[in-house]
Order: sequence, then C-alpha cells, then structure tokens
Amino acid sequence: MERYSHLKQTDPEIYELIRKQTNYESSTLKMIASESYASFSVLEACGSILTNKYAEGYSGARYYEGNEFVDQLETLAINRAKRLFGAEHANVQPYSGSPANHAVYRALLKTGDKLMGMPVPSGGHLTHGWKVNFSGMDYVQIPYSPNPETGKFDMDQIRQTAKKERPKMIWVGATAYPHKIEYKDFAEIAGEIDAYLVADIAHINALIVAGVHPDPVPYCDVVSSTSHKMLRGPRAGFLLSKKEDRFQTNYFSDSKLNLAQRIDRAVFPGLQGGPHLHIIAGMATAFQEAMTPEFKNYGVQVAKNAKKLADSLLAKGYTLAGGGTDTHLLILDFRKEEFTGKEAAKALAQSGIIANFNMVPGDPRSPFVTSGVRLGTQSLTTIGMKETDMEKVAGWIDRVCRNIVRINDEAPKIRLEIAEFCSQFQFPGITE
Ligand code: DSN
Repeated sequence: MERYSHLKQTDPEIYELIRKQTNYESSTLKMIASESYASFSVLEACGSILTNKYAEGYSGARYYEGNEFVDQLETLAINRAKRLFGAEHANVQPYSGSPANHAVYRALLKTGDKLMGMPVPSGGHLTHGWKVNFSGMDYVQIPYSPNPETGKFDMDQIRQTAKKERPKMIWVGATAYPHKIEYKDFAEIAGEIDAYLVADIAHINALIVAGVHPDPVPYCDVVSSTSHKMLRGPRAGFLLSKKEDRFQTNYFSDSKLNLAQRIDRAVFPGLQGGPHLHIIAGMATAFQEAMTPEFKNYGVQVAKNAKKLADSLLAKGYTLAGGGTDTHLLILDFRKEEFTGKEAAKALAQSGIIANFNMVPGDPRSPFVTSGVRLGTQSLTTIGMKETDMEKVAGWIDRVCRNIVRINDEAPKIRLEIAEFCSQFQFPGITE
C-alpha cells in the first residue's frame, strides 16, 4: 500500500504539504545542527494507535485502566535509556527538551534560586536561565560564557564566578558550542560549592554514545536530552538521573523523596498530564537503534565529517567561532563581512543548504540578524556522506558566500547541483 494512502484520500491538502516537504528534505543539504532523519521504524511507532491511549501516572501506578501493554512499553523505553547511557534512573515522559528542563528546575530548586547557565547569545539554551524564558523569569541566571578570545570555557573564570555567586545548580550544555565539554571539571566546581550539576546533552547525545565525547552520566546529578536531533528519534525529551540526592535538600515539598522520585514527580503530575505513548514507543525504538555498532560508527563519522568540513572552510579563508570543532557543529563567523548571518543563511537556503543564523561570541549584531551561521553534519552523515563529500559541501558554501550580492543568479544553479548530488544518497524514513 502506498505510504500515506489514507491521508491522500481524506486530506489531500495536508498530504500534499507532507509530500512537498519530503521532496525538499531529500533534495537539499540538511545542515541545521539540531535536526536529523528518523528511520521508518521510528516513524511507524510514532504513527501507531498508541496515540489513542491515556496513561497518566507511571507503569504499575496509572490513573486509567487498560494499560497492561503500555506499562510494558514504557518500562522497555526506560530500561533501554538506562542501558544506552549507563544511568541509574530514566524518565521518558517529557514532551520535549524544554519541558524536560523545566522539570529539572521543579525537582531541584525553589523559585528565585540562582543557577549558572550560558546565555542564549553565548550558545546556551533558552531554558538555561535566559531572561525571556520561564527559567530566567522565575529563577536567577548567573551567566558564564566561553572565553571570547579562545571560544572555549575558561574553567578558572567559571570557578571564580561559581564561588562568588554560589548558585544551587549549574547547567552544562549548549546549542551552539563547537567544543567538547569536560564534565569532570564542572563536577569539581559543583562539588566545591554544593551545587547540583545538570548536563543538557540534547545536541551531543550520539557523540557520547559513540564514545567521541566525554560522558556526563558519572559526574552529573541529572542529564537532560531530547530524543530527536542527533539521536534520530521522535520529537521528545527524556531525563536521566542518579537515584539518591547528594544533598538531601528540603526544596521539594516532600523531602523524603529521593532524586529519582523527585524527577518523576516533577514531570508528572508536576508539569504534564498523560504521556505521549506513541512518541515513547518511537523513543524506545530509537534507543534500540542507538545500541547498534552502526550507530556508534555514525557518531564517530559525524565528528570526522564536522572536522573535515571545518578544515575545508578554514582552508578557503573562513573564520570559525572557537577556531574549529571537535563535535558535530561549527559556526561560521561573518563579523568581518558586510553581509549578516541572516543574509548568509537565506542565501544558503536559496541554494539548497539549510542552516540557521546564529550569534557568534562577541557578536556586534542583533540576535535578529547575527554575524554567524551554525552548521551540523549529523544529517549528512546519516544519509551516508563521508569526508570527501564534506569538501564538496564546503565548495558550495564558499560559492554561496562569494556570490551573495548576486545570489539570485547563482542560487538556482547550485540548487540543481545539490539536488542531483543528493539523489545518490539513501534518506532514512524517505527512500525505501
Ligand atoms: N532549537 C534547538 C536548536 O536548534 O539547537 C535547541 O532546542
């Protein structure tokens, strides 16, 4: 039976938009550092009848009947998450990364408490205490940023700030930081000031699974992640934690609960209602895929491709924030150019290279235009690209940037070349 055949019959407008998006995603270079291609299996689990079921509560303790099989399913997802990351506890119910992070605040802090996190312009996430987000409105962010000269964390500076401000929690994680994070160093600082250490690994989870990025689990009280992005699962979040609380604090209304119980309580009933079981099923499938040797090879190749792309762009004279990358992402720094990050991102998209404009450290331009473009290699690696392909990609990026003033003439030619190039690759969830 043709895929989407029912939808095509009953709702041709939606069918047509999905069809167009599918063609778009398989004829352009998906370089947004937070996107990926989910497999057919993940998509089938997410599109299953599990969307029909209510199951407020947790396995074995639900507020609805009829959950024999979904109890087994959620337990399977939890066990797979624990096994994949070597964690003591997992909660797979958060609807996405922001709700997962919100639950961390509710479990660990009181309103008005201080936390250390990176501001959004420095590469942090909205939920790490940024002022327009609940996390910056209800809690007090003590900011830390990469050193503007080196683009890397200055641990002496971070320690000094932590000791002066004594936040209750330190977020470590980013949406736009191209270097490895040494959780051990952050754990030392958190230990010195009796703060919780929480890692947000949404961007780099597959690199951790592949062993090409330090592992936060041994060092952090809580680890938060999304299951889409590099993990190639559904659009959702999950939390890993230690079982016991190092501090036995009284922040939470019931101080007898251990850390794992407080995390669970914060997610449900603290913030959410019924879990999205179809998404949890897709997540469990993605966790299983991530336990294969192929997935490990993918994680290793993502980092190799990012390094090759960075080196190729540097060789062509481009500046990269932080000087390069040792993760999946790199940030082109256009501070010296007359065009903005936004203009570059638009010109790239017009040419078939889909990325996003992004602040660079010390950016003089506003967050609405920026001086940078963020690129990630995880989607290109997923469809099978290797280092030699990264040289081609760097060539197209260079052509776009050199021709930005006459992009309307150049973009259609590049777009065609890229579509032709893409036709030789296999797209999970798209090409059979
Ligand atoms: N919006 C995501 C990103 O693009 O990095 C973070 O949640």
